Amino acid sequence: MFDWGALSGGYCSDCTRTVAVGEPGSEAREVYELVLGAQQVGLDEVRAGGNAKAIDKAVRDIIYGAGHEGHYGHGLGHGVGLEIHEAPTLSVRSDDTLQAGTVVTVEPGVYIPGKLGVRIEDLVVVTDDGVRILTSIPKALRIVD
Ligand SMILES: [Mn+2]
Repeated sequence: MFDWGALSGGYCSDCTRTVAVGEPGSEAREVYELVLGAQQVGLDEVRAGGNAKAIDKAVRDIIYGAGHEGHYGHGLGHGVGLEIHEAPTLSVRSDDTLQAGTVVTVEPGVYIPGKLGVRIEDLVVVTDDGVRILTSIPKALRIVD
């Protein structure tokens, strides 16, 4: 799992990709596809006026519904700007409403202790009708030797 970013003109970026080292096996492949699908739902749900808690829940329900309650112990995302973690927060405890022009992450994950972890994170600009995705790195599962 690679979670990294850059600083440009005082502004931060944030991105996570997960690769498999060697053949991942069926369980890891399933978890990867689960997280990828859940992340897409998160991207589909984010828009100006969106309720951050409800967006987190839409994604969380998919992951928990697949039997991974207890394997996703962080929020869906956070604002990124002059600081790497800033408002708004997309989480179960958030009272935030998303505003157009805000830059946030969408980064669900599943972590099975002692076995595997997958997180996929994109950085997006909230727009009136959805998002503009700033992260261009492909998300299909990549297997390295
Ligand atoms: Mn992040």
